[in-house]
Amino acid sequence: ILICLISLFSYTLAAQTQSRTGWFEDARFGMFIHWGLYSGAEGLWKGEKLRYLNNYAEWIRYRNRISKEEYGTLAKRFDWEQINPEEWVLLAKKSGMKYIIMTAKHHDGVAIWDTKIGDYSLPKLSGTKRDVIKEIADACRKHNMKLGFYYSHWIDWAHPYAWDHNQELTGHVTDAQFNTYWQEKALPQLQELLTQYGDIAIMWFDMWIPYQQTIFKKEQLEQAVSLIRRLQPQCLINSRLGLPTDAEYVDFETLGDNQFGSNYVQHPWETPGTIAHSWGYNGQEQEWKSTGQLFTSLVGNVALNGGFTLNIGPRANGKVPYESISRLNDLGTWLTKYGESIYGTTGVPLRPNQHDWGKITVNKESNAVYLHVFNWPLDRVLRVSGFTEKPESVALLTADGATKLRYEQTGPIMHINLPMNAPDHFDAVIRLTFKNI
Ligand code: FUL
Repeated sequence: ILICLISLFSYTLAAQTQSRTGWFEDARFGMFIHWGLYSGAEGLWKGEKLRYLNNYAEWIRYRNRISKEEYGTLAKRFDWEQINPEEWVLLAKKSGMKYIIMTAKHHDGVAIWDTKIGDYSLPKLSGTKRDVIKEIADACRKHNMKLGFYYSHWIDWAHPYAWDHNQELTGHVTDAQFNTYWQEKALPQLQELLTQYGDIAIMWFDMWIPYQQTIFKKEQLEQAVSLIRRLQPQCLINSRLGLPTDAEYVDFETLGDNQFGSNYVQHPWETPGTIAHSWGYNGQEQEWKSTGQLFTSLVGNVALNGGFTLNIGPRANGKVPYESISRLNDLGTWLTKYGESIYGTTGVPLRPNQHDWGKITVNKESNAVYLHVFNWPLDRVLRVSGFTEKPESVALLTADGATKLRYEQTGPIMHINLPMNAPDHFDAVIRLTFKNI
């Protein structure tokens, strides 16, 4: 009986882990929202631009050496009449995104919600009764959107005992002091986030080096994990908690900022990416990615079994920059038509990057292979290699359905005849269906 019980237990564990990440692996595309006190600064402090090379606007307090008190005055710039988190959820929905990760507390240590832990929260500093975290959670429920929280567990510039990785702002911190921060602020705040807002799909932590290179002890990270597992058993935890991806607690891997995959990887993973350079709103922004680039990033990752969490940085009045909206609209319009080639798909493990015209995604359940053609061949013949069997059908997906295409297959090389014009100039999709893949 004991043996039965043990195997039943391990079976349930395995099944649980699998069902926990299943939705995430199907979702493929989500929205990151960086919004906090820093959004009020818009990348400028007393007329001075962000200092240093890594000019992320959400780092302004650190980069420009702003005192805690002065930084707190940014709360006055929030226009509560206009702020409407439901707009963000609707934008995510329209853009074909399946989940949202909202910054609950970024490195500045300022809680966006009305935390009971201290006074340094956006509601307290700006004297509002509004709780944007609650509002976004309600809107997500209403619009059937999964919600996750970004929580900066390691860096917290508002707490004297959190670890300042460059030791520039708060100076040296002892292990015991750090533990005070951890027990008195981080864990209780996590508890608030996990108990006050309904189902939380993801806890997204942010440590970009292994915990051994920081002040963290493994037991401390495990305390966070057991809190999450106890309060929200279905909640996913990302690898930036600081534990290796194969650690039993890590549900999915988060690559570096804007770092895209290069190989097919079996375990669930994602890239957090920006449309601009900065995550938080930066009025001085110089760099906007093209829509084409964003398509390559999304499809490129899915073709390697990964996902893409794309960021918006709304302003202090809640409005999302036009540059972001226009690109998201393009992605959303495309996904409405061709989403079957993204959601629930994966890639081909063997030589996934071999074709110069684009990428390949696969839906194992429907036995469909999708050819994403970014570069429409001038001679109107698409050369595809690597198939040992003949497809049952080859069709070009269009806005109103699918058009059959003629093809020839010699050995593993398939030659597909294309019409003159691609039905989509970002990514034209050809669907091959097989009896079995
Ligand atoms: C980084 C942070 O330092 C950035 O500010 C941003 O939040 C990005 C997603 O992760 O590590």
